[in-house]
Amino acid sequence: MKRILLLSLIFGIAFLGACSQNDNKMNDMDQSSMEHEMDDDMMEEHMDHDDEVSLNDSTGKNELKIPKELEQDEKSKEIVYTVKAQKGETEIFDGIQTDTIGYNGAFLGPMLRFDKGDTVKIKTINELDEETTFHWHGLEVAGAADGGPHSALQPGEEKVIEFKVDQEAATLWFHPHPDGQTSEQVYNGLAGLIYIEDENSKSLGLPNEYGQNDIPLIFQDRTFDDEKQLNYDAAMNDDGTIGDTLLINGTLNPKLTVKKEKGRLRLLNGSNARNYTFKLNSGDSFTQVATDGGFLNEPVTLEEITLTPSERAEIVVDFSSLDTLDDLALIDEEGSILLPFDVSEQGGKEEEIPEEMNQFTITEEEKNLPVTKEVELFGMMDKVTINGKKFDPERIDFTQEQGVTEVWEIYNKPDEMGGMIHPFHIHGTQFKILSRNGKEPSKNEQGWKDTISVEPDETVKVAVQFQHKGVYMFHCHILEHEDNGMMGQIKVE
Ligand SMILES: [Cu+2]
Repeated sequence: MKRILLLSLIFGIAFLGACSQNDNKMNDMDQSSMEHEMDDDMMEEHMDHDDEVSLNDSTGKNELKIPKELEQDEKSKEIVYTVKAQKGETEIFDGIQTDTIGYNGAFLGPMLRFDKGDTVKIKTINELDEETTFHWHGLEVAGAADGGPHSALQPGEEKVIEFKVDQEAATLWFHPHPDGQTSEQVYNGLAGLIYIEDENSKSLGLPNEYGQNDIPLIFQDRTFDDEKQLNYDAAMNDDGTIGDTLLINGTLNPKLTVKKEKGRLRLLNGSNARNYTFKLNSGDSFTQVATDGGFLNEPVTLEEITLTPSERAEIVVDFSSLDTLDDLALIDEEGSILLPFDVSEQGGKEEEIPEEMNQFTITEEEKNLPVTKEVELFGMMDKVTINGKKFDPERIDFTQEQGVTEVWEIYNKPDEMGGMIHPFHIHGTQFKILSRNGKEPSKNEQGWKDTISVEPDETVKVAVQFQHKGVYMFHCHILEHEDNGMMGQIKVE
């Protein structure tokens, strides 16, 4: 991992070889020579954390579960859904019930499909024993419908929200956002998918048979205790809770059976803190077609893609053209098998990925706008801050005018440890990356984004416009950092 290398490098220099590149154990080092403010316990924990916990290989024993598409309450002109947060039990391991929570079921949630132009009403119900909120990640809605920490529903409470879907086709998701409790609720199972469709998405000819060749993949790493329970308090790490057990769509040891055709994989990093670099074990390339908030203008060929928590990407894998179909699998940067593919002999559609998919533009005017919002991400563990401050629900950090584009400059200030990647998310908007450290972003980031990975010492400029009014959160999407106060508020007027 880059961070480990960076940390090792910093220690390597600081202690003149007292530690090697591969050895970052504190007890080998001369701690007395360290001049920094952090106490040793904190540092120890910080060092122990990170993606050092590898994921167990998927055995491929279980066919991947596909979330059900949520049906409307009634087939009427009005589009009304009910989304209920509830407790339950789930058989993740054979013959064992694990306590979980979910939306409209015991674990995770259904997929909500909206068409651009729909006016949607959602009756949200909290059947948990604690407060929660319903946040629509990536959806451009008024602050009052966004489900931030100000919109908590108490146990037993219901609330109907309404919004018009007025953004292009994309894969979004929903999850809770209660003040200080987001990480535990997501960890225990609250997360669901939103597909937005429009004329463009329906006419591009990309694979679109849900669950057949249009496959949602929610990646979440967990730690199960000896009783195969999700014990958040035991697993919790202030710097981001990670685990050794991967669930995809809540499936342990998943495999995906596909035809010999192009498959569209909608990747969602739904983990609390883990970053994933996705690759095929054959080394073959794949094609990215969409970012967080819409299609790329042109397909981008990649051999790997990294997603930080809450980022999405739609990729197309051509299962008809790969030479090495036996034992084909999606793996991560360490080679852990995430999702083995079972490629059947059955052929499927032979559609081409169109060369033009969207008309995403960054204008000269946008490029030349001055920076009017500065965001400095800093710290680790429970000492994380934005612009030196922790979240205060009573404090508005920024204001911005509805419909007016402003350039935000996000800087990840390194600490004595080198720092870590912070995935930075803004609610209620899809924005454009103008530059990373002054350079044009890579081709596959030239599209709508709502979350960006920011590396230590990196400066990212983004052009941000809000279509609606209200108070919105901006925060680090390492959920424990968010809960530890790495969050601010913007009021759009
Ligand atoms: Cu963070």
